[in-house]
Amino acid sequence: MKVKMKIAAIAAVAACSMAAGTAQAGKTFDSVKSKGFVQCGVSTGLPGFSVADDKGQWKGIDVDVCRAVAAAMFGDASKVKFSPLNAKERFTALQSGEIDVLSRNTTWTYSRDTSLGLNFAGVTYYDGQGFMVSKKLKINTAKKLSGAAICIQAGTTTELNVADYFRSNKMTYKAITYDTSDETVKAFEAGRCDVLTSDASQLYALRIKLSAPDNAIVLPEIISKEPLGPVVRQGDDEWFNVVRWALFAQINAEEAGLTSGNVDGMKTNKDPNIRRILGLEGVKGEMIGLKDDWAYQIIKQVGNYGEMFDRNVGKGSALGIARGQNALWSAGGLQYAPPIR
Ligand SMILES: N[C@@H](CCC(=O)N[C@@H](CS)C(=O)NCC(=O)O)C(=O)O
Repeated sequence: MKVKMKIAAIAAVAACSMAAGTAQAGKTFDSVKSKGFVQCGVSTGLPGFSVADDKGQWKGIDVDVCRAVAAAMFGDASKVKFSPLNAKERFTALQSGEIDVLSRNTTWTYSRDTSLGLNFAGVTYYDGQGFMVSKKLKINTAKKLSGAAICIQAGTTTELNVADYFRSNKMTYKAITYDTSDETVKAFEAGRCDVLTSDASQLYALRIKLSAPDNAIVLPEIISKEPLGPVVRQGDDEWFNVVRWALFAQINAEEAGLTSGNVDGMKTNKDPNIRRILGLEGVKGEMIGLKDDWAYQIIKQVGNYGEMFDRNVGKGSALGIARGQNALWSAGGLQYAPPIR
């Protein structure tokens, strides 16, 4: 009887715990490891998301997502090279192997996730599409936009959402499409269109690019869901895991109160969750094919999700966007990551 109980107890433990294994590396994981850097596809220039300064240094939340992956892979967030891509080029660049990860304000949709041979690894920014108009138009709602000329960027979800919105509201419009955000902004500024439409985050970013930002206003309507996140090719689950868990580590770090400033001191903290995130007990780096301190390196070098948000697009940036939907789930937002355990 005693023996039977013991066997049952062992079986129960085995069923509830995981069989820890070592991650089997795939093609992209291996090639990134051996070349020693991450090739990261970003936008051609979008303040807060990915923009190169006059010294050629890339900055932004999409840039930091790639730096976090490099910190996890190599213990060095600087091991990234950036490829600027416009909306039309981005998926081909990933499919062809020109880049290892696409981190370029790209909306996760059904068709992109299923028919392009790609996988979205998570959501770095919950966005939605909005409209910016010249103050001269004297309108305060998108419902009054019938007949407007609209500047749009080609190859985006933006194009499709506008078509849907105008059709369902029985309004007409004239689309004027451009290939880059710079061209789109210039056209709007030159008065070639009455309206500029894009993801709302980008309206803030593009508005500050205008020579007279105060002459433009953003209308209150948000007409779509635009969950933006990093994308990888299908067929390398190990690489997918690294990109996905780099972001999850940042979200978990914020939830646990770990920041780039306090993470070293936290190494002596007794909280088991903190100790697991820092790779000090419980879970092992080899499960994801990395060193035990992979998440520590992200937090130390790039910061937690909140730090990354604030510095690039939030209260510490020129954009000053509120956390809103991008607050942690525990603060009323949508950012939620599965636990590190
Ligand atoms: N999130 C949307 C829109 C993305 C997009 O490309 N938006 C333009 C409008 S501002 C942009 O980021 N342009 C920057 C560039 O071309 O480098 C999508 O995934 O299709």
